[in-house]
Amino acid sequence: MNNSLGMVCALEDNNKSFDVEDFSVLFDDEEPSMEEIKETFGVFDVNNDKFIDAFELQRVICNLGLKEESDLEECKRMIKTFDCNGDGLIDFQEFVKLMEKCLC
Ligand SMILES: [Ca+2]
Ligand SMILES: [Ca+2]
Repeated sequence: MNNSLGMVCALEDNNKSFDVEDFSVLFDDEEPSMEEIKETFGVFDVNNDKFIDAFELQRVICNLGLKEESDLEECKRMIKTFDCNGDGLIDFQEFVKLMEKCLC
């Protein structure tokens, strides 16, 4: 059976709600260095404008197979949780906080 999305979005328990703790799978060790966080930020920031928006978050979640179909609204909610300055985007400083939270 073909994947109708044509993307690698394979995850068995697709009922599971995505949350920040899932980001910890991005790291091999428990305390990522600043370099690793920067690299990870680069993965999320698809268009390289130094901000992560809900579309980018959704795409990365899907590409990583963290969740089969991530809901854009859910991504927006996640961004809101860490969006300290309220611009609807995650900048690097906010991303660092997100990482700290999910690894603690
Ligand atoms: Ca971006
Ligand atoms: Ca922000």
